[in-house]
Amino acid sequence: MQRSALYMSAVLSLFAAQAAQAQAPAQPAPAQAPTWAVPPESARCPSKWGAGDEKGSGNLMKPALVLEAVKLIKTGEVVDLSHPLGLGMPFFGTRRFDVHLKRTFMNTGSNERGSNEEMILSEFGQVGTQFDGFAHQSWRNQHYNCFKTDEISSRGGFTKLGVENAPAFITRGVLIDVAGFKGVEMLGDSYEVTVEDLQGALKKQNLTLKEGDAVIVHTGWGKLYGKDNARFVKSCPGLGVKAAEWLISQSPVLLGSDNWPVEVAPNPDPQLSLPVHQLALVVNGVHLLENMKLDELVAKNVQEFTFILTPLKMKGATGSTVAPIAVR
Ligand code: UVW
Repeated sequence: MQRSALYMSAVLSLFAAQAAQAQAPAQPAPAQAPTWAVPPESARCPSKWGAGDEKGSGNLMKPALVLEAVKLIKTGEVVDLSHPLGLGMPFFGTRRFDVHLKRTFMNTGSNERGSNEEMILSEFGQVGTQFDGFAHQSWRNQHYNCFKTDEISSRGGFTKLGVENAPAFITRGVLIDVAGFKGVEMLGDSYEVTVEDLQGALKKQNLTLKEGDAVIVHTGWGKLYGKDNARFVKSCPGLGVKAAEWLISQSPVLLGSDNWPVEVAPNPDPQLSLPVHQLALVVNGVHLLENMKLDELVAKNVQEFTFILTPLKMKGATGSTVAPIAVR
């Protein structure tokens, strides 16, 4: 009796296991190799600017570049390329910008001078129109020029690669209007900008890139900034890896765009997380400029101009909120 009961229970368990297997979702196919990976250390370090360099593309900022750039000023018109900081701005993740007004005091004196100020609590490196420095991103424990995160990070900020190393930028700005080239006001929610898009737009605009340019890509995504922040940060059209590789091969001082990461997000390869951040900041030492306000430039059809930007000298910071301008 006991033996047949055991036998029956074994048979039933087998059926149950087979039934469960039949209902279980199919195992995912073996993962494909990712479409991009950070190159080995031997291919990245020392950087082309030399061992120990902390400036990366900032090294391109030389007086000759400034002199060439200011020749583009013909009318003196200044176009703002940044969004105001404050209420209504979109944030990536838990970043914030809180203003606490201090209507401080009425000073003594017959002239009755009143003073006001404010306390702002924020991640000044990474909110609003923002400039990314090289401490911002890493590959594992390594940053640009193979500085190691655990050797350069301190309680008071980064001891190397802080944004204070970035120069003032006065150079030729080139707007590559990809949205315009594609005949739309705004590219699709996760449209990957390709090399062909960039080259096609430049050809249409009758422009070529030069070493030291501030290269700015118009996707139209900025239309959502402050209007539909949830959609703005959920995804975005932007540079794909190949397009960014091509732009970096032209030796820009920085790559900017009117979206939050400059690159497409999410990346079409689901195995990759913001690879252009690593490609630019970690592998090549090229700065990124995010959340730019480009509507006025586009409306005025300005595609080549004097570009001016001075990041805040925040010692040891990963980036800087900035207010770049175009002058023409
Ligand atoms: C990230 O780290 C994603 O931030 P940002 O795009 O602001 O550089």
